[in-house]
Amino acid sequence: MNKRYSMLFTVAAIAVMGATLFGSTYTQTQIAGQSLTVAKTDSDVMQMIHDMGGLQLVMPEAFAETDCDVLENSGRTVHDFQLTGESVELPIMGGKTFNAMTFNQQVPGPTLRVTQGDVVKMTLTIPADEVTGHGNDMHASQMSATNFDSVNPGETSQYCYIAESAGIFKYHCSGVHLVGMDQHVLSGMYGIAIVDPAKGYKKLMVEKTSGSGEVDRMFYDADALEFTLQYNQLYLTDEGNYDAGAMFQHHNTATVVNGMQFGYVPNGVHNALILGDANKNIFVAQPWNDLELKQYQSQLMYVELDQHVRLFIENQGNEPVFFHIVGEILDRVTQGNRVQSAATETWMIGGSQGAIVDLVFDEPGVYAGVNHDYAAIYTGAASIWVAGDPFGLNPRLIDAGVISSPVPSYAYALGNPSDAVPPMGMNSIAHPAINAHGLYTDERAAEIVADGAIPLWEVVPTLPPI
Ligand SMILES: [Cu+2]
Repeated sequence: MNKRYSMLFTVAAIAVMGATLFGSTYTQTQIAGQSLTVAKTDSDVMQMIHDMGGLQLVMPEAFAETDCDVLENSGRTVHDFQLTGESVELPIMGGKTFNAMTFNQQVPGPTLRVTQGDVVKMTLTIPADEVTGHGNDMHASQMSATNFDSVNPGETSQYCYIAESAGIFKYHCSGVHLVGMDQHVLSGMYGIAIVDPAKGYKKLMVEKTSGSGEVDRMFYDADALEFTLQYNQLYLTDEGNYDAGAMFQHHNTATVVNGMQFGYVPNGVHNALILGDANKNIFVAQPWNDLELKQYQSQLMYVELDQHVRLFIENQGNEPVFFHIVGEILDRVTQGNRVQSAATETWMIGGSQGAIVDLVFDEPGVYAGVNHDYAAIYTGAASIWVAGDPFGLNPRLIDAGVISSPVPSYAYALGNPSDAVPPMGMNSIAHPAINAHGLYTDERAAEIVADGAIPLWEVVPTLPPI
């Protein structure tokens, strides 16, 4: 068997095993909330808190200036970050929908990108007909929780802060008086802020051996082709409602990457391109296979060989992420703005923790990025990168008139998925093209197409047969 095909089939075999879990749910009876009482805990500690006047007094305003008038006139670059908190129905694998809570009708919410030292002006609006209030705690800020109480339906609230630390940071629905924050976050109200280091990213060094025992150091410019991956879980009843009982027992019904299970695996177009038959799956778990799924049709991520690739990874969920790429080594792992590891096989990212992974794909091929926890892989955490032209498609794409000359990655023909591509930063390489893909409402998908993302579901049918 062709080596490249065999890698695909290995991934497919993993998915077959996982398929036995598809559709199954772990609905549990909701467990009742329990209140802490002084009698049941250490009464001295409780008395101390009482004597101090309660927790509010030990959570004073943090150092960060939060007065928007002051910060907007501070001479720093100001980023206006506008969010709307809305409950909408969105699809899940298997043709059903679930009751999602979103920022801007998309899961994850929009990615904010700023430079260290910039001011973020966050405005959260809750429509009058929204069923509940929502808030937003941005981990890139260093403010007391008292600054981000929830916003009621029909109201707008705002805060400002200086993004003092570089790195990747979660934001999520939160509020001092918000009941059920877990439901809001695990139903989709999360996103990331990328804070680029003030002096930019560092060059990437990769060690290679020469064969005669010598080690050559290869250096790659700081500029990189970038992707974002956000891991989370869904805890749902059969009816698509949040299941708190399942959450308390860590019985997730799905593992999602950027909101979707298996959102970055081949679809029918790839089947046709590679095997000549749209209905002959090259990856068994192709739940988002059809062009009629529009923005939900799965897409692959394409990179060039010997290209510096930077991944912004955030664990939005309740389970650890053991980030691993089948067939690759993570050339560098950074957290905050500090290098944590180099040339490592897997990196563990805990809940509400991010990591920046830099790497170079050396050989043409198909690479699966996974959470190397088998339960997570089988329930959705397998995402595919294709490096170079491993299937030798360049001549056929040229014959069909899709491209005019050989291209270093299929992104030039099909684009990279919009929900995995962050806004451009100071060391970003522009993607050759971007297609509209993600857990967006139709309204949000239309906006993303209007911003330039290609609606492949409209374009592919107009292409000449290959
Ligand atoms: Cu909320």
